[in-house]
Amino acid sequence: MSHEAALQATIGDLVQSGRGILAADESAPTIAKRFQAIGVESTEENRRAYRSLLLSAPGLGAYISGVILFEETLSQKTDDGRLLPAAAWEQKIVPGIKVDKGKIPLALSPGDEITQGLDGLAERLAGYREQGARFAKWREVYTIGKHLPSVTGMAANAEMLARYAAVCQSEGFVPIVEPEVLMDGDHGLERCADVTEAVLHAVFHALHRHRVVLEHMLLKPSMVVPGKVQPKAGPETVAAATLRVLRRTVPAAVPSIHFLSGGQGPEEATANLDALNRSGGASPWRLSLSYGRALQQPALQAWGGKSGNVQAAQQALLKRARLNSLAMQGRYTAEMEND
Ligand code: 5MM
Repeated sequence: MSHEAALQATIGDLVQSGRGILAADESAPTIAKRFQAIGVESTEENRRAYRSLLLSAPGLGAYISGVILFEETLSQKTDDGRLLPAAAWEQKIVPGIKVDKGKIPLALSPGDEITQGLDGLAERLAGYREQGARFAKWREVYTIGKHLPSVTGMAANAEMLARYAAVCQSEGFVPIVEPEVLMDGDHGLERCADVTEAVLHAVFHALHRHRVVLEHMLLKPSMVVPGKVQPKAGPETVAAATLRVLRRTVPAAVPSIHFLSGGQGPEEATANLDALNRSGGASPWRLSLSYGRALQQPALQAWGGKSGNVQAAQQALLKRARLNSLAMQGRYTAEMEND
């Protein structure tokens, strides 16, 4: 299959009504933090057991079309000996891979950060393809401060995302482009909107410069919300502010937008996605999800590191996936949480 045909096939498998992308690509420090919160040690076996229960949850494929994995997971197996990427694909869940290598301070630009991992990326992708991965993810992170992110920071981060996306497409991998504007801070919703708009403008300029084919990529942005220490905005307000920014910045050629949850609670993230779809139904792109915490948190709690809790954890994951599937169609109500 040509790279172009592979890209089109992957987009077709990922972008589907009522199905989102599960982010299960926590790096070693992040998964250790998640496990610590439930009193579980982050050993290779515990990570395998946990990610195995997620990917083999019966029926997950009805709501989830893709899963982003961490490198280690590509070669791990389910309890009954199936490779995890193959187990995902048995449910028509496309395996993807996080390819960035984490962030460092951006030199001479205090407060800005930049993500590493471009060196040798094409070669790494060739290996990941052998292991079953068909799409990739790269995250750049933006902190909101009085003078942050700086113009330099936004330009540098956009350049990284675009160069990553170009390498991915040249290797037949659909790139998920993730510019995350953090919720941390005491800024208001308007400031988040201004920053997100500037960030996305810079990103799409850079994607254009690097000849990235917009039809063969996915965007994973944060929603427009007030800073963490401010009172929360309601779903309709979040949806209106987010859609306004997206309409100003994201070309119609992008097939689908997969929001991250960024620290929103599971029910909050579902309600916000629902409001986005209720008011943004006429948008040129699908409005979907690629949640990590907001999909996994209840499952992680229910599991608690005990094999006897696997079914309860899978039920918790399925519940969130099902409710988010309804939210992707603008058909979720808060009462459904008690069903
Ligand atoms: C699942 O977490 C991903 C990896 O994060 P680290 O590299 O920091 O370990 C992260 O990129 C995630 O995909 C996004 O932040 C979305 O997850 P949330 O939890 O914000 O929905």
